[in-house]
Amino acid sequence: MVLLKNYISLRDQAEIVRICHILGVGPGGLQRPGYSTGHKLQLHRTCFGRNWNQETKCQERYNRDGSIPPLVPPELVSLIVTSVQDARSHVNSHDELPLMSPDTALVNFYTATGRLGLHQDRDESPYSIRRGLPVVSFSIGDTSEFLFGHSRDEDKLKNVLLESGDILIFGGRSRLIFHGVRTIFPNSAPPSLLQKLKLKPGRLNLTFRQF
Ligand SMILES: O=C(O)CCC(=O)C(=O)O
Repeated sequence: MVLLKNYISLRDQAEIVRICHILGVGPGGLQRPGYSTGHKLQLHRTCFGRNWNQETKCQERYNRDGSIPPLVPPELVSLIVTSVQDARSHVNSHDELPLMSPDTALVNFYTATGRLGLHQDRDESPYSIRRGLPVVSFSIGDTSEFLFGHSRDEDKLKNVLLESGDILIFGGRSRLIFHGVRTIFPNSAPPSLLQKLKLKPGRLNLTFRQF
């Protein structure tokens, strides 16, 4: 697991927000995912590449409204791939952090009350999971407290702050870590960033994977 601090330039952050503004509206766009029990997640979400169905835990070809999720934006692919290459200089051997070709992503937007319970990302293909192909997570906007650990045991969880521009990468032996977002710190995004980004108060997170 590697955290690249302040890795995404302000210009690229603005470009990512611009892309999400375009792709986040309309069919399959940002909405609060819910369960048939009526329970809703504390975030808004849309998907690129494949739709992740939170009830069936499947990555599907179609959104629930029948629309097709947009591809992972080609403009972002080189940033994702380069970040994994750079992260490899922080691990002992390249085998510990395989390269990946992003073809699916979850895009989450959290307001001040947003959070995400502890879970594993294990719904990609058996090949992707077996090889430990990394999840690459971009944070933009407000800071969040990210929890992680090798089990659900609350006492053993660690935490780290994810700030605007950070990229967190977890692959190899860390691919199946339990993780979640406990807190969003309101108004913690640098004000200059908000002016440039045209981002509503809150935190935008994109997690890219290879299906
Ligand atoms: O928002 C984050 O930092 C984590 C997102 C996440 O774990 C997910 O979408 O599965």
